[in-house]
Amino acid sequence: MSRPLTIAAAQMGPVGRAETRAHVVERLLAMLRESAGRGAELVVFPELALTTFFPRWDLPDEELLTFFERDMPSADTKPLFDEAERLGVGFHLGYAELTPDGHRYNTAILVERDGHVAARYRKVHLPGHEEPEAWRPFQHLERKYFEPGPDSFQVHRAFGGLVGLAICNDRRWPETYRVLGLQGVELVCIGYNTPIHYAPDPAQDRLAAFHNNLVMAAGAYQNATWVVGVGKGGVEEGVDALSDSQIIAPSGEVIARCATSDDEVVVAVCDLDLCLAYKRTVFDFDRYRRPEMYTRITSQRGAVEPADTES
Ligand code: CDT
Repeated sequence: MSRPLTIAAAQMGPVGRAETRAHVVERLLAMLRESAGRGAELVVFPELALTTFFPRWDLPDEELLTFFERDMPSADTKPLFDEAERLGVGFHLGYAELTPDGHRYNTAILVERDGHVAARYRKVHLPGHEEPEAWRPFQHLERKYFEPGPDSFQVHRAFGGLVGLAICNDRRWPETYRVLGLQGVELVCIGYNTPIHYAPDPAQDRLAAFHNNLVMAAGAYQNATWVVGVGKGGVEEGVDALSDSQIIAPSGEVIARCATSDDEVVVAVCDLDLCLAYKRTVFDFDRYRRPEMYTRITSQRGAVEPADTES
């Protein structure tokens, strides 16, 4: 049996601070149309796709709020929904959400081919810092600007399979994939904005692309799922961000990968039934996992202090 789903990873190059939503949506529409022309049924756009990655600045409230969406779709984003529906293509889109009661989330939605919103996810793992830190060459103020999403990681029936969403820093945490994996996930869509320079430990800079693939490939393999990771890369407002968007099979193999740091589409046919090859064998969770062993030791001991290397 096979359940093929043709997926496009629609990577974005930089988005400028002054770039209008309307202009960004034009860029997204161009990639949506290209993807549809290449047979895609689902197009995955990055995290915070509609704006520049504004957490790099300490912003006054009036300017901060200009980067948030109060409605989805809005007048500016409706053309994307309309064109996707006309083409019969679904999409995944990340954006900053301001709710009617004033909550701010880093959000992603999954829109089905008929235009209905099949899933909405609000980022759980918020990286960076709560207050501006003058020593950094640029800020990472997600922890100031967003609340953690309250709804955890959930799978949704969409696109003929079980789909989960995660956002950027979530991809570094095994719990993200495992919580979805325990619900039988078959496809995880992940958007990211990853500065290559990591100020707290610049020794990690050269490993940015390695770690990006490492975590997503491990998450895919260990949970027998497809993973589509899509970045907004290139030099955006002076900050170099990771591109290297990729589509990863349940084997952990990358089957499509962007080659530029700009707007770029790569497409792959993803057979969702390939997940079963792993879910029914090496990662048959019901047969082989030992959850009682995992909770017993951690609830008894908690974290163990590292050995004193001085003695
Ligand atoms: N957007 C996002 O979550 N970026 C982080 C940057 C590193 S932590 C400051 C990431 O995990 O890629």
